[in-house]
Amino acid sequence: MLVVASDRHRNHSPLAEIESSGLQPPFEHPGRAEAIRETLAADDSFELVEPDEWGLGPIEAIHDPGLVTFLARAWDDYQVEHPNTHDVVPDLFAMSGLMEGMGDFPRRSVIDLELGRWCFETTTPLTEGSYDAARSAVDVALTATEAVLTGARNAYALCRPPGHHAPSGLYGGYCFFNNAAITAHHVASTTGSKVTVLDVDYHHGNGTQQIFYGRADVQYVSLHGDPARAYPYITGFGSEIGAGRGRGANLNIPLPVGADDDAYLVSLGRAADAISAFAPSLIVVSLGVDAYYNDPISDLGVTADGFQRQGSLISELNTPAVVLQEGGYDVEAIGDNVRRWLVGLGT
Ligand code: Q9C
Ligand code: ZN
Repeated sequence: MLVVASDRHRNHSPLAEIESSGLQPPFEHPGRAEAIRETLAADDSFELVEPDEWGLGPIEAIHDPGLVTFLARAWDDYQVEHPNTHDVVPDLFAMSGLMEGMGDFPRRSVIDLELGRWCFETTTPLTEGSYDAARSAVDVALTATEAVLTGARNAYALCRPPGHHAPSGLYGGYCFFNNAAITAHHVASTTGSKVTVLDVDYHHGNGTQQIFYGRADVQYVSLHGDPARAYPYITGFGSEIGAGRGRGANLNIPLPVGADDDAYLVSLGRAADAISAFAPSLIVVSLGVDAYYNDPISDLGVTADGFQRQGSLISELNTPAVVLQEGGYDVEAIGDNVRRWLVGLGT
């Protein structure tokens, strides 16, 4: 199987994250991608290549160009007001309630205000090279996708930073650009065919759901910890089925605490039936391995064997698939968990 990976992910390297009201070492760090790359490089069923450059077009087809411009400049702009800041994090959130009944937010070039305008939470610091890393993750995803569009049965994109929490006009949840959404839209719009995003990360991909909620040509199917207890709390409920032309093209399957391999596979079977009925030309898999029983920020019970069974179940759909890395925070196990999922899919 072709694996696309770039060293540029290392340029996103936060010192800390502010989570549960505490400052702590970041769960989302370069060592994650390094561990995956090492594991795949040691197995000759995988061939590692560098990405091509795809430019801003596919990104701006999904994200507000204002977000893109902001991310390109924000770290530098912040240094002017606050010199020598390694991790840039908002300390004001420009929430709609502040302007309730008074019209739109003023668009002013005050960096502290702009940060709070584009970022929705505190666990996603912007470092000097975060924008470069986020750009490289999109290039990685599109390069792997190109291989599938030109005949490969499947391919793996070692995306870092991840993407599925980023809606069209915000960043957060360790995500800057929504790699999966950019990829799915790129394929749907260039081939005129239907695409499914299957999201097996532990967390609901609120960003991907938001981007495609009104669209009939891109299906979003997600299994995740029930948002009644799990981040991002706001979205991921089974009642969210899409709107307008997109009604029926969004499927959320929330999972209970401790869901094990068998329970997960039953739900993934439901997801597979929905994908089969939609009949996409391509499946974009948002592969987080944070459903792992030993993941430090999650509460499901999936084992390495379970990940392989997941890949294998999806291979039975007989549909080309491009697999994009999202989360997974047990660095000891992340490489092998990803490898097992891909082995199940078929290398
Ligand atoms: N107290 C991904 O797996 N922190 N993102 C949650 C809950 C953010 C996870 C804090 C978790 C984001 C791609
Ligand atoms: Zn996750």
